[in-house]
Amino acid sequence: MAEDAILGYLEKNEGILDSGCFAVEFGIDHDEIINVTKSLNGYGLVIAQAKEIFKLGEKGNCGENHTLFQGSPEVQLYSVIPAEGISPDELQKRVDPTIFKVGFAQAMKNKWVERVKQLISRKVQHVDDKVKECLVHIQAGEVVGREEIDALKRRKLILSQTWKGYSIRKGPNYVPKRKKAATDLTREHLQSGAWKKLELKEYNFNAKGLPPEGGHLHPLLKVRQQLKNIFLQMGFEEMPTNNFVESSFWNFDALFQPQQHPARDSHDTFFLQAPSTTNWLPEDYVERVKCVHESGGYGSRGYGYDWKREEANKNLLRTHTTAVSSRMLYKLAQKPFTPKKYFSIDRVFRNEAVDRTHLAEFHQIEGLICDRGLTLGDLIGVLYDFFSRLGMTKLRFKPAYNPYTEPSMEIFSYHEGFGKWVEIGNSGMFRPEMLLPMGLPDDVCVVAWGLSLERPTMILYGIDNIRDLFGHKVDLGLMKKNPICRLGLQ
Ligand code: FB9
Repeated sequence: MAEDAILGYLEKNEGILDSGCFAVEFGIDHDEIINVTKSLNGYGLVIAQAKEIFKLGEKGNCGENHTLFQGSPEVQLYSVIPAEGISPDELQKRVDPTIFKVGFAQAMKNKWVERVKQLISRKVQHVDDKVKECLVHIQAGEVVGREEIDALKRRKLILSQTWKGYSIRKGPNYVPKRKKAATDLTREHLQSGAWKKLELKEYNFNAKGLPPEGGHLHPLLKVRQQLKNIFLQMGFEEMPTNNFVESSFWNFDALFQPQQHPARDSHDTFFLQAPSTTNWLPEDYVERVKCVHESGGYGSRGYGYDWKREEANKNLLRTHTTAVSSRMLYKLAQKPFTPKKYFSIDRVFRNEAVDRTHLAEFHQIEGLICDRGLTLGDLIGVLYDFFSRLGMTKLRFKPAYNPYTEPSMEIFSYHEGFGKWVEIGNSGMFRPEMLLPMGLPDDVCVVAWGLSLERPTMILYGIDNIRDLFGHKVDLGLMKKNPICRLGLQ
C-alpha cells in the first residue's frame, strides 16, 4: 500500500523522495501518492513542488503518420525530393497535403531546399531530424533545451502542462509503520483499557460534512398537488377520502349498481375477510335504495330483482372514489339544499390483471358539481375548463355506459406529442335512481367526471412502466431527481 511503501522508503533512504520518481519506480499511481502524502501529518516532511512538463501534442503523436514515427514533415518532404529536383505538382502527389504544406515551408526556412521557377531541389546533401529527436527525449521524460521546447510549442507538436508533486523526507513523528489511527473511541476501547495506547486520528475540521439529505416528493404527489390546485382554483372543496375500506352499500348499492353487476364479483373487487361486514347503515335510506333496485320509483322501473341486505353489508376496498361522492351527496341531502362543488384524489383498488400500465390499485381523481337544473352542456363546459388547465384544449366526447350515470361520456384529448387521440377520463350525470333516494330535491342534478393520477404522471414524466413509478421496485434515485411538475395552462 502506498503509505507503507513511502514510510518504508524513508526508513532506508535518508534523502528526499520525489513523488513523481517514486510513483514510476514503485508502479504506484501518482494521485494515490499525493493523497497519502497529505495525510502523513509530520511522519514525513512534505514540500510541494511544481514543474513544467510536456506532453506530445495532437500533431506530434497522432497515429503512425506523424512526427514521432515518420519523422518531421520537413524531413519526410526532403527525403522524397530526387537529386535532379522535382516539380511542385509532382512533389504534391508524393506526400500527404499537410506534410507538403508544413514540410515545404519548414524545409525552405531551414534552407534545406530551394525553388527555382517550376523546380524544387535540395540545397544540402544531408539533414538531421532534430525535431523527432526532441520528441523522443520528451516522450521519455528527458530534459530538452529551452529553444527547442519553444520551437516545438510554436508548432503545437508539444503541449505544456504543470506537474504538481511533492518532495518528502523523514519528519519529527516518523515511524516505519504508522499505527492505524482510530476514528472512534468505542465501548470496547474503554472496557479493555486499550484507550490508553490508542492513537486517535486528528479531527479534520476542513473535511466537508455529508450533504444533508432532504425529503423528496414522489412524482405522483407532485402531480396530485398540481391537480388539487386546479380544483381549488375552480372553487371545489376536497372530500374526505381517508377510508380505503368501504361497504358495498356506499360503493355500489347507493350508486344504483345492481348486485349482479360483474364489477361486484370477487374477480374484480377486493372483499374483506375481517371485518367482513359493515356495522352501521342509515336504515331509512337503505330501505329506499332496496326499493329503487327492486321496483324502481322516481319514474324508474328499477332492476326487478330481490335485493339482499347481506350483499350490501359486505366490506371491500373501495373500487372508486365515487363511493366517497355518494356519502357526500347523501350528507348534503340531510339539510336544506345548497349547491356544491366537490373533488377527491385518492387510492382505489381493483382486483384486475396487472400489466405495464395497470396495477391492482391506482389513484382516482373525481370532480362533481351538484346544483339545480344542470345539463350535459354544463358538464361539457366544466370539462373544457378543467382539462384546459392541464394543457388539453382539443377534446372529444364519446357516448359510454356507467351504472350510475346517464348520459355517460368517455373523454378524449388530442395529444400533439403522440399525434393521436388519447382517452383521458370518463364522465356523466348521476342517475335520479341514485340521487332521489338520498333525499335531494328532484330538480337537483349532479355532473361528475373522473380520471387517474398515474396516467398523466407517467406521460408527464416519460415513464412507460408503472412499476417504475409505484411499488417496491421503484428507483429511489428517480424520487430524488425528478423535475418539478408544470401542468398546462394554469
Ligand atoms: O386517466 C385516464 N387517462 C388519462 C388522463 C390524463 C392524461 O393526461 C396526459 C397528460 C396528457 C392522460 C391519460 N383514463 C382514466 C383513461 C385511460 O387511461 C384508462 O385506460 C384508464 N382509466 C382508469 C380506470 O381503468 C381501470 C383511467 C382511470 C379512470 C377511469 C374512469 C374514471 C376514473 C378513472 C371515472 C369516472 C367517473 C365517471 C362518471 C362519474 C364519476 C366518475
